[in-house]
Formats: sequence, structure tokens, C-alpha cells
Amino acid sequence: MKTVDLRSDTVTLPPPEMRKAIAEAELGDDVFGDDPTVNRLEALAAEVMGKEASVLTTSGTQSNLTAMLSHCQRGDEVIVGDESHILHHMAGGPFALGGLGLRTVPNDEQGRLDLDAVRRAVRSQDVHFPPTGLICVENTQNHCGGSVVGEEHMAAVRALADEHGLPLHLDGARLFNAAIALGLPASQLARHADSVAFSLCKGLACPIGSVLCGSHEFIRRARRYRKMLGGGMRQAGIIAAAGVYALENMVERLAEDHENARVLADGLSAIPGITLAPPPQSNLVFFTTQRWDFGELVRRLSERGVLCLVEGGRIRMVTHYGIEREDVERAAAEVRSIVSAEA
Ligand code: TLP
Repeated sequence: MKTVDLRSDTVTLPPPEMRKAIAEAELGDDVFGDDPTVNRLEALAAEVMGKEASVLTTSGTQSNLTAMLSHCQRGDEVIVGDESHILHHMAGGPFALGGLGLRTVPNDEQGRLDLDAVRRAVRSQDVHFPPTGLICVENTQNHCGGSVVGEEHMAAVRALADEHGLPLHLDGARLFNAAIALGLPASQLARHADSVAFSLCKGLACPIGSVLCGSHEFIRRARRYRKMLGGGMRQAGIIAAAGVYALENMVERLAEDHENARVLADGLSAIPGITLAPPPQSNLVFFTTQRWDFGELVRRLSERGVLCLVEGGRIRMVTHYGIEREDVERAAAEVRSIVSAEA
């Protein structure tokens, strides 16, 4: 029986046409700027995000850290949501490698930053204080249920950043999911930020990679920090070819993942004892149950070929390319069967 892998959209495998594009990619040494396929991806990504330039990185983690280093000085403080990926999932890189402090402000259930808290968190110039160097937002917001942060909030954070002369970075690992959910071009969300990082290796189904976009000047600095972080890749056109294919062919279909997430959520919420936490807005479905230890339920599901994770204190199932409607129906049915057998 097919394994239904709902652990993350990072498990996506490249479609056959993408593999073909990878195999046929024209290559060169990208550290010398010679890889035509990387150059093509970087131009296309910048255009799609409405930015002047972009740089291909190895991962979302590397994009975010590169952005933070490029915006800040060592010893600066970065304002992030208390449910942000940057805070919880970057293995402490901003502190350990960047010498950056993270100042947290509450994320609400919609993934928005508490703007009053952001205002209070911005440091005044005082010899005792670490200077505030950057504000970060995440869209979609993973821990807040894959919530879609609307353009109004993006604009409000921008206005606040401007009040204090601060740059704004957007962790848009799943920005295309937000854009598709809102029916907007991704650039309309990205235009409020100075820099935006989006993932190739999640819903877009590429095997590797992320792209960091911003002004020419910012990307010039970012190239040096990417190099410092070990992200200077050589014939990286084999990665970029997948990215070009994805930007041209894999964005619109994210709507299918959102529809499957809704079907999954409907199936789960019909099971007595299961609570959506919260109802999904994109491709991430979180739920809880009072009666079960989450780890135990995840283990029992895996024995039945349905893989998922405990994340942010809830169970998370992620829909993505390769997951069909019957797969999510089966996942919900397996949860029902396990939970009701022990009720
Ligand atoms: N998220 C992964 C895990 O690391 C939790 C996932 O399965 O959701 N920003 C956001 C908002 C992310 O969700 C992730 C990955 C990243 C950045 C990091 O991307 P990678 O994994 O490419 O370093």
C-alpha cells in the first residue's frame, strides 16, 4: 500500500519534466557567475517577487541567516514572532553564527505580529541597549497553522519599520501558498519587505534550494554572506533548472494542496475527540486530541502507512504535490479508525 507521507511538503519529489530540465541544464561555475541556468533563475525569481535581484541558496535556513547577516551588524537585535521559524527551527544560527539577539513579540492566531509589542520592542538609542537591526515576518506562518498573513498586515509592519528606519525581512518559505490562498501575485505581498526568502524545496517540489530576493545592493552583500556560510555552489544550474521549471509550472497547482488540506480537515474534524488547531488556511493541517499522547498517535499512524509529525505542540499533516484526494481521505479514515477503536 502507498505510504501517505504528510510529514512536510519538503518530502516532495521532482516531477518527470523537472527531472528532465535538471538533466538538460546548461551549466557553469556559479561562484564565477558563469552558470547560465542559475542566472536565469535569479532573474526570474527577482521578477516574480518584484525585486531588483536575487541569489540562490541551499535552503530556507541559509536564506534567512544570509538575510539577517546582510541587514544587521553583530550585536544587533532582530524582532521576530514568538512562533517564528527563525526563532524555533534555525538551530540557533542567528545567535551562534550571526552574533544576533532575537527579541520576540507575540504572533496572534493569524500569524500576525502584535504591532504594539513591535513598537515597544524597538530599542531607543541608549548605550545600554542592543541596537534593533531588523524586523522579520513569516508568511504563511507555519506554527500558527499555516496561516495566511494578509497584505494589510504586511503594509502595517512596513509602515512601522519605516517609522523607525528599520529594514523588514519576509520569511516567505511558503509565500506562494499565501499568494495563491489570497488570489494575489506573490510580489504584492513581497513589496512590503526589503528582502524575501522563498523555498524551492517545499510546495514547489524542487529537490533543493531557496531564493533570497532584494535590492541590487542587498544581494551584493548577501552573496558574500552566502559564501561565508558555505553556500557558494559551483554547477548549481542543476538546482536552478528545477527552480525555473517550478516557477513556471508548479505555482498555480498549490491550490490543489489547499483543497486537499480542506478535505483532510473536514475528515478530521468529523471525528469525535479531534479538534483542528486551527482550521487550515493553506496546506498545513494541525489538530489535537485530548485522549491521545500525540507521539503515540503519530506512531500508530505510521504503522498504517500514514506519516505525520508532532510540531508546535500539535499534530501536523501537510498536503503537497504527490498527495491526492484519496490519500487525505485515507489519512482521515486511519485517524478515525485508531481513535474510535480505543474510545
Ligand atoms: N520548515 C520545515 C521544518 O524545518 C519545520 C517544515 O517542515 O515546515 N522558513 C519556514 C517558515 C519554514 O517552515 C522552513 C522549513 C524554513 C524557513 C527552512 O527551510 P529549509 O528546511 O529549506 O532550511
